[in-house]
Amino acid sequence: MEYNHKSLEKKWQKFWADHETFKSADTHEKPKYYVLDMFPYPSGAGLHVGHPLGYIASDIFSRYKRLKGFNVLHPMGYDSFGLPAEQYAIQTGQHPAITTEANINRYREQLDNIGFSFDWSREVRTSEPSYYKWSQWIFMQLFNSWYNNDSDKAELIDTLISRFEKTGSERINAVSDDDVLTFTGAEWLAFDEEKQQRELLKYRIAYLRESTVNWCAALGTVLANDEVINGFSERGGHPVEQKKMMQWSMRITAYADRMLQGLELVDWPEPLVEMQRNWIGKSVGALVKFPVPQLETNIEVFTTRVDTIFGVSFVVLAPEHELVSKLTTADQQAAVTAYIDKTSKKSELDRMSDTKTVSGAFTGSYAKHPITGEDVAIWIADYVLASYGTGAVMAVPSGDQRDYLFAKHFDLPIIQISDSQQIEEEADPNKEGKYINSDFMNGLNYQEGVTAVIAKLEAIQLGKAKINYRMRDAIFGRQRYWGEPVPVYFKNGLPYLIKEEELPLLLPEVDKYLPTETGEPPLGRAENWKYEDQYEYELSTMPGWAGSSWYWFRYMDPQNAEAFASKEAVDYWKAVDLYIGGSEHATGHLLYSRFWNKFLKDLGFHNEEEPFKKLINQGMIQGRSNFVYRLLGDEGKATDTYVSYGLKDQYNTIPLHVDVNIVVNDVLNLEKFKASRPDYAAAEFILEDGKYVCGTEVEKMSKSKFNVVNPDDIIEAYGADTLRLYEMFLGPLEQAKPWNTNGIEGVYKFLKKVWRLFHDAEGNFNVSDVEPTKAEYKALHKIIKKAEDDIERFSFNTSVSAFMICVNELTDLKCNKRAILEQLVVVLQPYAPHISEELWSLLGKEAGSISYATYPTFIADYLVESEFAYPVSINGKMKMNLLLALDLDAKAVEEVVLSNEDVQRYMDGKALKKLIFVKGKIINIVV
Ligand code: ANZ
Repeated sequence: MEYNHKSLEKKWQKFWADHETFKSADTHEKPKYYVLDMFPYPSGAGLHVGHPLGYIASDIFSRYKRLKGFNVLHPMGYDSFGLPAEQYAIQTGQHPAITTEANINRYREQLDNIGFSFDWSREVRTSEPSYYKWSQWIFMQLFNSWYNNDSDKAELIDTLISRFEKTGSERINAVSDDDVLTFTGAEWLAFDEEKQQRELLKYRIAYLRESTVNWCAALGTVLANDEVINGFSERGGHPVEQKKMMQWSMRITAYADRMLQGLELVDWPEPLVEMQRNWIGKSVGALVKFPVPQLETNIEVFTTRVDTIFGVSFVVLAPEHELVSKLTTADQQAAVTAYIDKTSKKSELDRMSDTKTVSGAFTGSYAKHPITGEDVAIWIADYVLASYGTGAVMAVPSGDQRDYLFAKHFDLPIIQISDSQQIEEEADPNKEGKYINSDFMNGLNYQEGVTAVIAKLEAIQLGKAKINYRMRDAIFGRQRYWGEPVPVYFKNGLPYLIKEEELPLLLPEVDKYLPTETGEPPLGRAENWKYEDQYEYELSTMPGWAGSSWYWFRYMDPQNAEAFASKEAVDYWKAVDLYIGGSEHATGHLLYSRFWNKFLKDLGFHNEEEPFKKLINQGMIQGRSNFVYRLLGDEGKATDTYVSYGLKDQYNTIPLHVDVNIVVNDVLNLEKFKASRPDYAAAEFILEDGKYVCGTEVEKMSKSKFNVVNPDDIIEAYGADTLRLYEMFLGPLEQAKPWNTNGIEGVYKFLKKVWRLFHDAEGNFNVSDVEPTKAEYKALHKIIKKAEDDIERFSFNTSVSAFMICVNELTDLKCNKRAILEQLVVVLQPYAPHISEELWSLLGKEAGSISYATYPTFIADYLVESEFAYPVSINGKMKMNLLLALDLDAKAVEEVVLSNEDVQRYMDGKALKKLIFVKGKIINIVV
């Protein structure tokens, strides 16, 4: 029988499904290993060959771990709430649930074709009520909790209430809004229900507040910072503006420090860790107050260089700062108003990235320097952001580049503060040198300076050390339909949770998936949708990240109706051991998941500080586009003639993308081209060497570039095993690389060669029970070791080439020995599971069991060389090779060499003067 991938692969896929081969046990005497893929959003376009790259790698690893004796959890599911289905619904009226279901089915079919070892009995879909019930439940826990800085964890809100009742707000060290009230226990008890609830909202981890949001009018929703790229929505590229709205938010900032510390506990790629650090953006500095006596208030600034305080020559407020209107004097009013108007048109990002243009306006007022008491002018400028720190800075032109440019431009004083500073050309905030012009700091170095200033500011109560984070609380509400309803209703304008036993709060039906006429989110259209028939439900839904921020727990115990996962399940599976997914989730998903994980740990639902121990970002597979060159005739008009790549420079042509699926090895299939579009039917060609050669370019894989390759087509032609091996063969997993089918034949031939090792020339299965030779054992044990070492390093591409070398060696040795081949298929199985199962069963092994076979033990002895072919020279001239055992000593070697007939002939009867012998290298005879 020939290698027939089609029948063989279908057969084993059916077998695995029928036997639930990859169902993992809930608990087991075997050690556990949890391999997770970032689950896909099932889009309408289906999978292209880039998508499965990470899944193939994780599948190889999962299969390998099973061979190594682990109880492996390797699940798959769908992140199935989201914008595309909703937008499609808006266009077509089709319910997003229907589109989603159809897309999921298509994904499933494509995934099944690749022969993944997923435990499908654990599948999750975030848009299913049985799943989002628990997303809602987690939201309720967040609403019902506050963050206690003293215990450094989240606690139930009841503990806060009972402290309020006993001792009021005194000594509460919580993460909260800024405007919390001060009250005694008695006062708390005297507050009415509404006032109590309003106050508690300032502490809840899930809370409502008016915030400036990224509003995308085209999408009709608020977006998170990581969903906005350069002022445009990540999806669709629509403009995004700043707008104030009442919004559900999550106090993720409470976890900022633990999120930083947790990065020490995980094995993640360094660039990713760095991105998380930057996103969290911890800055160690100080808060300093600049008194404004005329208003009986202070301007508070955040600075990371409190040591430069004697260099302050003015302060700058963000144009949105609340004190601006009060500080602006009558004669400066016009200038200030005009400036504010001008900045309101700029996005925060533009403001941050423009470091060249200097602009601003003087308010006309002065503040007092906290230490010298001198007057410092108060300016507004858009380089100061309202949302960072306190929205105000102390400007040190001799220390900060922007302050320097500002001072130069508006002719403000520049005070040198250190003897090592260069301030002629540009500010240089170096920390070398000693302070000058600075009262009690003169002569101190940097560290001493910081300590001295902070001590001074604390003494006069005008400042203190402060840690600031760049990370903001996360906006949680979306004005969308296709998401989880928030389990909240409103009474007297205040939010209340529905009862736990009322979960899930089902997504109601609406007539259209658009905002209402009055601008309410789509849920405002639901008829008769009121809590207890009278109270308004929250009309926004949860963001895309809600469902994906805890899904790895659900796989542990997917059918549980009593809990998001049972205690036994989370205790057994613990954290994800290996997580593979794209680097586009470096900040969003991985921050939110870590946050919810820590929160659920704080409430005692599990014990893992970090959810994903090891993480790998697979590189993107880019498309490899093909081009044809259309001849332009008179006046640049397009003709029906197409010029081959090598000749195009002799003509006037324009390049056009051509569907890569009608091109083989960059040669265009002319008939298919003509048939592909009506306007190509009359195409004529100018060929080179009788062929039409296409141009190529590496670009993003996308429909519009006609370079999308569907894995189904590859599988149809070559089989899933070839696809799997080939995707790995393309290059290191983490690297971006273009999809290039040119080498796929080689991989396919390799599998045919594997097949032939087990079959004779007539195609009959034929293995021998004869004891293998040393060379055969050596070839086998080389691959046992190499494949294991590679896989442990996640270096899958190098294994594929090693397999090829091994099979070539065995082919050359004409090896069909059972003892060799049996082990070879086990090693190959993670990569090419279908052919391996088939050969395993031909070997007479129990069907299907190769997934649970044992990875062969490497025996080093087989690799040890016991003989060496010594080059033998006579008087420096190399004459011959002599095969000798490597353990012979010099004396024994001399004996053997001198008694060798050939050596005697070369010595030509002359007497031996000297024999030079270097073990494992050379023999030199001097006569
Ligand atoms: C005085 C100073 C002197 C500063 C000096 C820097 C150098 P990071 O590391 O980003 O936290 N700053 C504070 N709040 C700001 C805001 N809302 N918009 C724009 N800039 C702001 O940097 C903190 C530094 O950025 C602060 O320290 C402040 O300028 C500025 F030689 O204060 B510095």
